[in-house]
Amino acid sequence: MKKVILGTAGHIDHGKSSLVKALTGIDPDRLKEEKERGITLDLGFAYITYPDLVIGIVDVPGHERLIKNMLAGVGGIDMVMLVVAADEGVMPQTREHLAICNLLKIKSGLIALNKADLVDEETLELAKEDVKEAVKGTFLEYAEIIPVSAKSGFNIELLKEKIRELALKVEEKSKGGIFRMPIDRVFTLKGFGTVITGTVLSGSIRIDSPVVILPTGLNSKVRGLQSHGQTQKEVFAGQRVGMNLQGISKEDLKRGDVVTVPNKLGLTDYIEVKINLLNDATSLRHNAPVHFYLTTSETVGKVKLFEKNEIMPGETGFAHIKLQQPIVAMAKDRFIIRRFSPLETLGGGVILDPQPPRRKREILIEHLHVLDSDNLSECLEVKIKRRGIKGMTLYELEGWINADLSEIKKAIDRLLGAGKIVKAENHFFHSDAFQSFKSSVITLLEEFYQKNPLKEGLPKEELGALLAFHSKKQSAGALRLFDDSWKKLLEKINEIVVEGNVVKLKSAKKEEIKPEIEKKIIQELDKKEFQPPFRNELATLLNMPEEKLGDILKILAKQGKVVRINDSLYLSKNNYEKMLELLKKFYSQKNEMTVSEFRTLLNTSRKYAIEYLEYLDSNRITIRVGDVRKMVARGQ
Ligand SMILES: Nc1nc2c(ncn2[C@@H]2O[C@H](COP(=O)(O)OP(=O)(O)OP(=O)(O)O)[C@@H](O)[C@H]2O)c(=O)[nH]1
Ligand SMILES: [Mg+2]
Repeated sequence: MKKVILGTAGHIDHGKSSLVKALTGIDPDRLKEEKERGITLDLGFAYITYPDLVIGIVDVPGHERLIKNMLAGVGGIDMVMLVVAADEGVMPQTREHLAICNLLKIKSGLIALNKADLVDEETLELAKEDVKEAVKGTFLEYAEIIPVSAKSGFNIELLKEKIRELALKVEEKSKGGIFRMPIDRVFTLKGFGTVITGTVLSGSIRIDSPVVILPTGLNSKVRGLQSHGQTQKEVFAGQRVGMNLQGISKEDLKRGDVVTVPNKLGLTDYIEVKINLLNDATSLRHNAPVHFYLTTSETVGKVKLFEKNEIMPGETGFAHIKLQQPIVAMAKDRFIIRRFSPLETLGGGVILDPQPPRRKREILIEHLHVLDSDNLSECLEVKIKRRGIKGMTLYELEGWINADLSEIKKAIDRLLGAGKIVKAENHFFHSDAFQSFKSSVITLLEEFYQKNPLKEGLPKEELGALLAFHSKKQSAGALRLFDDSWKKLLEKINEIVVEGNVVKLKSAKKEEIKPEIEKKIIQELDKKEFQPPFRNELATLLNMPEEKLGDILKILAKQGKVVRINDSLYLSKNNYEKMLELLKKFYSQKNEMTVSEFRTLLNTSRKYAIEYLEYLDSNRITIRVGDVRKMVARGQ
């Protein structure tokens, strides 16, 4: 069954509540004070059920000082019934409510020209003309104007039928989105405990489901559900709902809080928006404080305009708003702003990005225009692009934009298919970010191999440090390394391989040691037996940079062609074996050996002898006991 929410709108005393009662039999003025004073103070609720349709009704107060309450109600409605008293015609709050609905992009509505019983034909016609003039250029420009009387019942059945026709045409809220219900009332009910009411903006929820209240973060469980006076097992977007919450007291909840499922939606106090100023508002300056209204919540914010210092009446502008209190906001949510003082409705707008980049240079006007468009794929593409190589998961995207999850998935598939984004593990990255990452990685690796031609590759952490340094030099900042997600992207680069922790460039031709150089090194090391040239001397002899020689010696040592005594001293394999033979022979005759005896044995200098002994000790071939060395027994 289709579920639609209708809201009333219009000037005080024009008969909004009376019409709701005439249509539904339910008096929306539920407070004692409302009944006594004959005016609506806070939101009232009712419903109409048709065989194929349920319409939840939110009745708002018309008093100019109660706009705040009106705003809490209007945030969740799909269509509006603008009520104008035929004897008074269009009045200030007729215009203000109309303007607010227009800014919130309410999809459709109709106009009830009430109190027809009080006027003659001619006055009724005049009132009609007055209304037509007022709705020009708004979403109600072509809406039906139906003369009615809540008092006499004139045309009430017709009105009811017209509401049905319109409701059947209106686009339903997204049942496939994340469950989100802003609270508009909190009370306790004997025998039940804490009950909240609200309009479900998206998704659905079942009894016994875990929920979280934001911004407080309190966890709870759905103990009971009601909609339009009936107990429900599950409720959906587009329904007015009463929810009984487990283990939470009334004091912990308030209007403006949002009930949602755990871990899906986040909080933000810094949003990127497009603001629309009303024609008859005063201008809005950079840094101006405003009252900010989103669904049932209200907070104060400071407007940071882009590109200009002031938005003029009737104009639009992009801005950031820094909010005093965190809110639950998604891209595409619509809001209203009012002047801080004196209180006056300034305009409203749409949230483009609830988690925008903070650096000015990362904000491109063309991106803002895309985020303002209705093209879901392009909006997601821009958002993913803005995340650079931090990337974004599907889970995060679902919580970012107010859209059906299946639509988001389809849009992502389209972007993947078109090569606009790439997927690595569960993260999506924009292909521009990927390309620039890829070319940085390749450049850095090429530079690395140039300096270290004999090395296998670069450890990931070192690559990360180089990338961070490299991206600082680039003004685009596309390569900011927020966390480890960039590592996921490495595997998407065909030109490289990651082996364990080492990143290698496939095309890097690892330099082979030239045979004649190898031969020469071994010859030089061999020549003077146990007094071979030290590394620096050898480098001079071979006319080769010492560092490069160092790399070659390490490789030759790994291949077993030379033996590394320490970083600056190598022995040829031949001579090393000769040394071991000599030692064996020595120890077959004696138990202990002094440094001097060793020096004589090898026919070398004391300097060399000590370096060899240190090597032999640390390799547990010999063991030092006081001033002498013993041979380590090898299990014989
Ligand atoms: N004669 C006549 N009186 C009406 C009609 N509809 C409402 N009234 C009277 O107008 C007064 C205001 O009606 P409400 O329904 O409270 O008006 P409202 O628009 O809800 O007012 P607020 O909620 O305070 O903005 C009441 O005294 C109603 O009895 C009508 O069709 N004809
Ligand atoms: Mg009322």
